Amino acid sequence: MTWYLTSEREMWGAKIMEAPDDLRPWLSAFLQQGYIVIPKAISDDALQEARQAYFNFKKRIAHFDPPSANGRYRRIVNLHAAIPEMATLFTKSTFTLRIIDYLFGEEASLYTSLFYEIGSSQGLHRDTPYFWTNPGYRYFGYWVALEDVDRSNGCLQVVPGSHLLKEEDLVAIATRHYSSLDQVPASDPRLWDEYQGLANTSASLAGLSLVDCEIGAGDAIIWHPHTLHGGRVITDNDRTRLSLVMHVTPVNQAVYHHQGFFNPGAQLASRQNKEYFSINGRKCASYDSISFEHILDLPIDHI
Ligand SMILES: O=C(O)CCC(=O)C(=O)O
Repeated sequence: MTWYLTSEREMWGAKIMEAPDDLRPWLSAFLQQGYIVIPKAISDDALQEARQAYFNFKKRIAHFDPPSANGRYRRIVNLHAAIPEMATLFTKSTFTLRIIDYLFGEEASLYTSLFYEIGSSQGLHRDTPYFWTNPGYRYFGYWVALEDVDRSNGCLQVVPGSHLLKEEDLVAIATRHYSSLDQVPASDPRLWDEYQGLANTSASLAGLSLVDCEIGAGDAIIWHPHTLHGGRVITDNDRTRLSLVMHVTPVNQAVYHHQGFFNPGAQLASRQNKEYFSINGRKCASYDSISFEHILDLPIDHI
């Protein structure tokens, strides 16, 4: 049951009351704001091991000459599948995972990840056009700072309250470009841009404004699938912003891209058998390769 959506709002109070005492204030804040920051979610030891494993990995892959900004990698897709210390970060905060499990009403798993050595400088957006599920919105963003982040190294930004906004007219967006919704492909930058533009306009018209998430190493953020978020533009290019974004879904949740999101009537399987590896009793999706900026793919057995 996807009870954390605005359309199910009358259920929120009861679900919060039923929750374990220690989760209640966090669930309440999450439902009001569309995100929460969990201070010191990850221990210093686990962070140190992940950072060390990352720098060792960098040495091993340097000869592949991946696309970089002055030798720093902005966006590495699914690094958790190549570096166990990175996947371990998903499993380490049992408190955070209890919150996510409670929201889903079932066990959360790590679906995909993005590792950032420097900030993303990415505009405000929602991820749902690439993380669509049946029923919808069964995905959360789980973001971990591996070092202190603030405005100058491009912290995460969120728009509190944007998760409460009505969904945009997805059919109108799609039919501007496709005569049949069944023709919508997995990805189309025109649909993405139009959707994000409309979502940003709706947030401005609602008087919502963004918040810079200046947080410390080991702090974690969870955002609601309908929350607008992005990366602040970096102002100090000498600084890194070591951070891991995890996209979390229930175990074996089937995930669709634009072809599901922009086609509300599509018949979509809800579940799909996936390959996982387990760390600390938690499931993390397996992949054969990682990708630098979606430009260079490296098979994991070559690393
Ligand atoms: O970490 C960031 O700067 C932004 C990450 C993000 O927007 C995402 O993963 O969707």
